[in-house]
Formats: sequence, structure tokens, C-alpha cells
Amino acid sequence: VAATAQALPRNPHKESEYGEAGARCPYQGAQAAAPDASVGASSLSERQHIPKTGEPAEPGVNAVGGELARVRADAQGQALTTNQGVPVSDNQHSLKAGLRGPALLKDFILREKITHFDHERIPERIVHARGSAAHGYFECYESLAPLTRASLFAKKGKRTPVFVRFSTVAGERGSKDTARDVRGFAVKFYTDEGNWDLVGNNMPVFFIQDAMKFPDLVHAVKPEPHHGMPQAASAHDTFWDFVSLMPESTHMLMWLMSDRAIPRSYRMMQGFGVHTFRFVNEQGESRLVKFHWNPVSGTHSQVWDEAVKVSGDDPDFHRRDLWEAIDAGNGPQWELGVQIFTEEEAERFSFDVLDATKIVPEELVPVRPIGRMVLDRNPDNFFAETEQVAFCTAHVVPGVDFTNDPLLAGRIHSYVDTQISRLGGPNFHELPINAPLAPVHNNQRDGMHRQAVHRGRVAYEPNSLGGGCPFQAGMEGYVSFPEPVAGDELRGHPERFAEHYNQATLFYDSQTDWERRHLTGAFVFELSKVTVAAIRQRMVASLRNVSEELAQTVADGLGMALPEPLPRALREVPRPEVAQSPSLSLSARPGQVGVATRKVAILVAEGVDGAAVSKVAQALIKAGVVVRLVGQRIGPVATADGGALDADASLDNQPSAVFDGAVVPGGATALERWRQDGRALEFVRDTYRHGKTLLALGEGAGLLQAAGIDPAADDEGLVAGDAPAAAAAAFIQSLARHRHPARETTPTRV
Ligand code: HDD
Repeated sequence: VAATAQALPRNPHKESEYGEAGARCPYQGAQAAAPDASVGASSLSERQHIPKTGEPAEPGVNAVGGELARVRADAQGQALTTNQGVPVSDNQHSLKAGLRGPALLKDFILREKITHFDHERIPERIVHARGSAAHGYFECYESLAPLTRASLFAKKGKRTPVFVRFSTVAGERGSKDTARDVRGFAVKFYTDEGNWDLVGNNMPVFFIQDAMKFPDLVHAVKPEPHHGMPQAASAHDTFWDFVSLMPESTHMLMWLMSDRAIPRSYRMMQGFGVHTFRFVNEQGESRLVKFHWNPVSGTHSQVWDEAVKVSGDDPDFHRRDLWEAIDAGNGPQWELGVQIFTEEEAERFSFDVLDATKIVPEELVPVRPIGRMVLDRNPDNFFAETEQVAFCTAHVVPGVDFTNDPLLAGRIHSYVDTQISRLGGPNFHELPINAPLAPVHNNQRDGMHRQAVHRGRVAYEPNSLGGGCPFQAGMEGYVSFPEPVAGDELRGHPERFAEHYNQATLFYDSQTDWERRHLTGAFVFELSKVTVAAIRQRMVASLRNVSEELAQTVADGLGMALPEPLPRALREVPRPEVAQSPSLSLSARPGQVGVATRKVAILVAEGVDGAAVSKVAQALIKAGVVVRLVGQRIGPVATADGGALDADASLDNQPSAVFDGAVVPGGATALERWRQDGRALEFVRDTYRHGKTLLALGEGAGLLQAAGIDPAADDEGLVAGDAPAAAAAAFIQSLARHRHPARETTPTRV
């Protein structure tokens, strides 16, 4: 490369670039000395995972071998080429007739580069456009053979690779992570009998009962078509117009207005398959099944003011959280649970299990844990994997089947269909991230972007010229459950689909006080953004059928009189089996990991008590906390004892909202500096307002006082002390409680 560079014509007028000084740098477009390729090879770590299996490679084995490695590109030590593999000598200048002359059309290198660039974007997903994903594996706890012949559940300890994408629904690809929204929870299992996609959400119910209504729902929630606003928000007229006219969405609105819609992290939310599915065993017997993902980190959420601030401070908050946790070796885990019941049992429920606006309360059918999922590897390339992954509800494997849920029926069509325009043709299953690990053999051929090179003259079945291959698998293959069908062709729904409020009431009544407060506040906030009073009226009228308390509080919050309740579709409301379901509260699942991976800010400023900072930081790090020293600016900070600390964040670049708790150490000079700094005051105010744990050491308590917070108040989230080790222990205990909503007042006092 160096030799080629020497031989290239130089511009004699640009001495600085090509003269004596320039000679030390590689010629523009040339490579510096090629790195030693063997260095990269030997550093391939045994800790890396085999693509798509999540298994660590054997010591000494190249972990990047396997399915995805076939297509991985790594330019380490390589010269630049065109897409045809032609080495490129100069990547800085287009081909011109003379140095100041016109660019030439025959510059195929420029044209190839620009043409490719012009087409680098594909259409974003019509819903769930913004998402983040990771690789991992699912491990089965025990054989489920009596229930299902699905191979991933065949044996205790069996591991199946997965790729999981989490998403928001309404926002565009570049929108913020912390919008109030449903979160997608889509799991692709690469089973040894083909791919199974469990395309769920973090809420167990949906807005509508029939796929016929889906385009209307999405049009209503997306930015309004005349002015393209608002982005990633349901707080606008068209959404509330639609849902207030659609009482079946009431139950889902309870979930959407609850803190479930503003999770602290993807790692801390549940996932649900939503629909009732079927398990089918080897004997062809079927049971109905609902899927639940329960996070080992517990279910935790943000508060609204926090989510709003995070969306400005770090729009990638959830993406970053997932990436950093996996990168640091703290990959998240979920337990997969199933509710299993028979058709006869389902028939006796007061609701219809084919209605996606209903849950099966856990008190009625308990959730049985059947395995765990670990996400332990970040994608190599966002576009190739996270963007191009195609989830389809139609992707099922032997042992898993559908029910007649009319919402599911529409989805079985929609997902494959949408990939055809999004990914440019019918061969999206060949993209490496979508390709099954199980072999694919059929007579489908050609189409846009076909990768496989099919051999032989036979592309039909039956055939004799190809020896009858590929042959039908018979009972070894996917056999649809032979569900008897009866009835007239018609448009309509069964009677039980017309009851819309019982489970909305169940949800509301099962929340803790603070959850109810947040839920009510969300209704008030969203409806206050609605400009047409009649829509607000209609919505509150509907809420009267859920809870008089809820309707009254929302009406008060909106400064309106309580309207008449919306008429119910059913004259006789079926009696629900369950009046309270504690598992519907976020507080039901505190998690099993304590404070590990939580983020804590230790404020530092000149004159801070350095010894105390070190002691607290050490204790936190030992407990698995991610610690940042937040200074008035980044860089070295002189401590009271003459030492120095290195602030790795600043009050500007990492404000309070992105942390789970904060520590204000002692130091008289530091306190004086913070008191004069509005950002420091805002930092502790927000930490307090968002219900987070605050630790004040020594003089640090003065900053809380200056911010209007009484450090001695009866508040388990406020820890004060002079002995750093004891104070840190108390802080860790309090931090594990996630948030302290008991301190909330309306309006906020601080
Ligand atoms: Fe959907 C994407 C989940 C109803 C049509 N949906 C999509 C994704 C998730 C869900 C998680 C993102 C997958 C990814 O990460 O790539 N959708 C749900 C759930 C529903 C639901 C849990 C109700 C139970 N969806 C639903 C209906 C329809 C669709 C009723 C259409 C009839 N969904 C789509 C879609 C998307 C999609 C248009 C957009 C991008 C994609 O599929 O790949 O086909």
C-alpha cells in the first residue's frame, strides 16, 4: 500500500500535505501500516459466544465460527475495495478533468459509493419502528412432552438460541425510548425444528378484539396526518377520539396509563404472548396456553416527570441500558411461565379466552415456570440484525398452534406481508438473522435477492427426477390441530366479547395506592392534551364503568363535571371470578438482583470529602452498582484532603433523571460551590421528586436543605450520616426499593 501511495501523483502546491511534514502521514486514501492480523485472531476470546447458540466457545475455539460468521465482514488489516472487490487507491477525491475541472461521469467508484449511500435506508416498521435487540438462549427447566411436542421443551436443560427485540409502538425509528407506550417483546427461537416467533408485548392485553380494526387504531395513535404531530405520544385528539368510541380498549387503557408504559428498562418489564395459543403433544392432544415472561430484575418503572426528562437527556436510554448491561456481563434474564387450561375450563370462564382484551387471572390459572431466557450478546451490527430481523406470528413449530382469536388471525397474515415491502421481497427468510438453524428444503425459487443456489433441475413435487425429494415429512412435520369448525359465515363477535369493563376494574382495584395515583395522573395528563371537550367527556363517561373513584378524580383533574356513565353493551354483566389480583401490581415483582446494575451519581466538587467518596463508591461497586462521579465539569477535582478525583460525568451531560439514586458527600467548600450552582440544586430536587434514594454525608445535608428537602424527614429514601461505610449500607438497602412514592405530594412540594 505504501508503495502505491508513493507512486501516486502529488499536488506540488500542497506542501503541508505531501511535503516533508506530510511524508510522516500516509497518503490520503492509503492505509497506515496494516495491523498484524494474527493479533486479532489470538485475542478471540473463549468468553465470546457462538453465534445464535449463546454457548461459550470451547477454549481455543474461534467463537465467531458458525451461522452468522459466514456473513460477518471485518476490514481489519484490509485494503479498501469497491463492491466488486477492486482495490480503491483514493477515497477522498472524485475523478476530475484537471484539479479544478469538472467531475467525470465515468468515475464508477464515486458513482457506486453514492448510489449505495442513496439506498441505505429501508422503510421503517409501520409500528414498533424503534427497537433494540440482543442474542441469547432459552433453557428448558423440564420436559414438557406431556403438553407439547415442541422440540425446545423436549428435555431438561435443553438450550435454544434466541434473538429478542424490544420496541416502542407509536414512535418513528429515531424517536425517544421513554415515551408513554406499549413495549414490544418479540422473541425468535431458533429451534431445531424451525423458527418460532413469540411476538408479544409488555402488557397482556390489547386495544382491540379484531384485526379488522388494527389499521384504524394505528392511524389514530400515529402523528396526526395533517401536521405530523405529535411524535411518539398518545396524548392527542385522534387517539382519544378512537379509544373513547371503542369501549373494548378500556382494559388496555388501564395498562397504558399505568407505569407499565414507562418502564425503567427493557430488562425490568414482563412480556406476554397476549393471545391464547395451543400446545399440542405427540399424541395430538391439545391444551390452551398463555405465555408470560417474568424478569429476574423485577418489574420497575419510571415516574412521568422522570421519563419526560430522560427523553431529552438520553433518548436512547433503554437501548443504552440493554447494551451496557450485556456488555458488562450482566445480561438480563426472564423466566418463561405458562398458564395451561382446557377448552372445557375456558368455556366456564366469565370471559372469552379468544378475546385479546382479557387476561386469564393468575388466581384462576396459576403460572407455571417452564424455563429461563438469558440475553448475553449484543448484535454486531444494528442494521443487519436489529433492523432486518423479521418477526412473524405465522412462524410456529410443531407442538405450538393457534386458536381462533380473530386478532391473531389478522396478525398471521400481516407480519409476513409487511416484510415483503419492508425487506424488499419474499426471500427475507434468507437474511442471516432470520435464517433458521434447521435446514430449509423446498421448491420455492427465485424472487428478489435470492441467496441460495439451488442445484438440479427439479423444483416441483411430486417428482421422480429428483428421487421424490424434498419429500413430505408426514406426521414428523407440522400437523395443524384438527379443531372442529362449525357455524355460518358472518361478521360479528360472540356475546362475551361485549363485556368491556370487568377486567379494567380488576386492574384498577389491584393496584397499590401510588400506582392508582400515577394511573389517574396519566389519564388527566393525556386528556388535558385533548382539545375537543366532547372527547374528554366521552372518555370520563366510560371510566365511570370502571371505577367511580377513578372517574371522579380524573374529572376533578380536568376541571369538569362528572358526565353520565357510558351505556354498557350488555344489560346483564357477568360476575367476574376474581375481584383482586395482586400480581397485576408492579410491586408484586421486586426482582432477585437487588441493586446490581442500578446507576448512582456521587456528586463531586472542589473541596469534597475524597475519603468518603472513595469509601461509598467502593461499597456501591461491590454491590454491583454502576457509579458515576458527577462534577460541575468533567475531569480532575481537588478534594479537601489534598487528593484528586476524576469526574467522569457532569451536571450537564448526565443530569439526575438518568440515575437511580444520588450521593451528596461532605466538604464545606464543595457545599458552598453546589449551593451557588442551580444545576446541583436541580439535581437533588429531581432525585427527590422522582422518588429516588438520596444519601447525604456530613455537610452534604446542607445541599438538600438548600433544595427545600428536609434531610431528617421521616422518609426511608433519605439517608443521612457521617460514617460513610454505615451510611452506604443503609443507602444500598434503600436503593433496592427502587422508588419511594410515599413522599409524593400533589402538586409536588419540592
Ligand atoms: Fe403487531 C410489529 C406485537 C397486533 C401488525 N407487533 C409488531 C412487533 C411486535 C408486535 C412486538 C415488533 C416486532 C419486531 O420487533 O420486529 N402486535 C403485537 C401484539 C399484538 C399486535 C402483541 C396484539 C396482541 N400487529 C397486531 C395486529 C396487526 C399487527 C392486530 C395487524 C393486523 N405488527 C404488525 C405489523 C408489524 C408489527 C404491521 C410491523 C413491523 C412488523 O410487523 O414486522 O405487521
